[in-house]
This record gives sequence, C-alpha cells and structure tokens, in this order.
Amino acid sequence: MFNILLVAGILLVIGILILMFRLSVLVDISRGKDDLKPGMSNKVNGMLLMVFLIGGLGWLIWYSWAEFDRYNLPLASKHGAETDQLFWITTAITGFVFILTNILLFYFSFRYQHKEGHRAKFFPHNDRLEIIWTVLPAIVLTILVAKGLIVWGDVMAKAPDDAEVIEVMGYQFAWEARYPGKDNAFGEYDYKLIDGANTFGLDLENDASYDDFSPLEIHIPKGKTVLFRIRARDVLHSVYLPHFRVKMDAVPGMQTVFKFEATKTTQEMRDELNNQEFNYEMACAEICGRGHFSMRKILVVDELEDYEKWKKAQRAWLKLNPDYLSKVPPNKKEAAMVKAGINKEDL
Ligand SMILES: [Cu+2]
Repeated sequence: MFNILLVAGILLVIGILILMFRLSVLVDISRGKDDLKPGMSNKVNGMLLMVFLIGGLGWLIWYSWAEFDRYNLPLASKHGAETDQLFWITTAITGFVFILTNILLFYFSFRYQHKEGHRAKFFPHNDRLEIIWTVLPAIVLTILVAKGLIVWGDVMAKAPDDAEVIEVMGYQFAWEARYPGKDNAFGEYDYKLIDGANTFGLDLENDASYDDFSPLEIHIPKGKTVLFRIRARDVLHSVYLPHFRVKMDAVPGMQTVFKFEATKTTQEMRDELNNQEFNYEMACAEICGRGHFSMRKILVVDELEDYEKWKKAQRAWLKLNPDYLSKVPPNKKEAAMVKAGINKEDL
C-alpha cells in the first residue's frame, strides 16, 4: 500500500512540474515572447539521447553475450542446421542495419541540436538516394525471403512413406501423444467421444483404434524421419521443441504437420552437455491460458533398435482402460481384445 502511495505521489509531482512548465510557456507566448530560446533543456535532451544510445547498445551487446547459450541451444535435428544458418544470416544483416541506423538516429539528434545562428540545410529530394535505399533493401529482403521459402519447402515437403507418424494433441493444459500401434493405422476420433479417460475421443467402433497407445513420454528414433500430426482440442497451442528447431501451431479443428529427423539421442546430448539429468522437452509456445507454463512433455530420442523395443513394450490404450471394452460393438469384441493384447483373465 505504501509503495502504491509513493508511486502515486511521485507521478503527481512529475505531473505538476510538467503542467507548470507548460503554463510558463503559454504565459510567455501570451506576452508576445514567441522567439523562445531553447536553453538548457535542449542540451539535456541531447545528452539523454546519447546516454540512451550508449546504454542501450551496451545492454544489447552484454545481453547477447551473457545469455548466448540460452537462446542458442545445441542442435539435435537435421533440418535445424539450415534454419539456424538462415536465422544467423538474417540476424547479421538486420542487426547490422538496426545498429547502424540507431547510432545515426541518436547521434544526429545530439550532434545537430539547435544552435543559435545555425540554419539547417534544405535538402528536399535526391533521386539517386531514393533509388539506392529502395532497391538495395528490396534485393536483400527478396534473397532472404526466397531462401526462407526454400528451407520451409524442404521442411514441409511430404514425409517418406516409412516415416514414424505420431499424433500430438494439445489441450488446456497438457500434451498427449498417440501412436498407431502394430497395425500402423490410427483409429478414428470424434470430439463427441471425449471424456475423462478418453482424452483423444477415440472411436471404439473403429478397428484401427484398439492397438493405439498413448505413452507418458514421447519417444522418437534417431536417424529416421518423424512426422508429427498435430491438433488441438480446445484453443490454439503450439508444439515447440527448441533443440530440434521444431515449432508448429496446434489448431482446433484442423491438422497441422511437422516432419523432422533427430540427430542425437537423449544419451548423446546428456554426454555432450555433461549433464546426466538432461531431457529434451516439448513446450507450448502459444499463450493458451492460466496453465500454459505447465504444458511440458518429455521427449526421448532412442537409437532405432531401442525405439523398436520400447514400442513393443507399450500397452494399448484400451488395455489400460478395459472399461471401454463395453463401447466396442459385441461382434468386434474378440478381435479388439486380441489387438489390444487383453487376456480374458485380466478382466
Ligand atoms: Cu500453451
């Protein structure tokens, strides 16, 4: 409470000072003294602009240096090398122009501040200058955009037929993954079937559903294309795997995709980072509500043979939720139990 009062008091004093300054200017004008000399405030403003320039640049350089490892995570995917290269080229070009123009902007404001007896040069137009600063950025941006489109085209191209397809679904506030199971086909789903346990809305009249499984951690193989089929159950979310340079919105009512190939297993990355606690994680990169921060899912990259072993050891969703056998049509029950690996004795 005291802090609020203090801030309010300071703001009030500043407001009063500004008003007094404005009033004195208006009084001077009403007395006919409109050839006002800028005086001290002009010099102070000029100095402040220089302080802002030097402070801002210093902060930018320090921050970029000190936090480098946090915004430049080690790379673990094939296409990531290309997107990284694109990022750094774009950052170098736009960064150079940004710093140069800002130095000129603030320095000129300081250097060419009002001085008695000085008059600014009238310089209304110069065709050559106009052409240079229109054509040059147009060429550079065209090259950057074209390169971006080529890389994007590669990333979005159709995945090979033997790709590992995994469904990733975001909802408030978690990620769920679904694998097609041994038949390599995903069961149909319907939002009307969603309930407490059936988070996917899995259609239990569909044969392909019975062996689908939904693990707590996502596993993917190293050195093989993985295709994420992404969807959202409620609002916008965004699949974000920073080490793999993967980011794709999860949109309710439509499917988005992202294909990538991991180049380092979890263990390899642990050894590289010298941190045996390390885990790849999937985060949500679209503010989706109160629990957004908690949308964290661990992703494990295995060697291909370990991945196949892990897949075999997974139990079907239906096996873990045998109550839902009652939703399977009676004539399909036998086959569903075989497919889901449910024994009669288990029930
Ligand atoms: Cu979110």
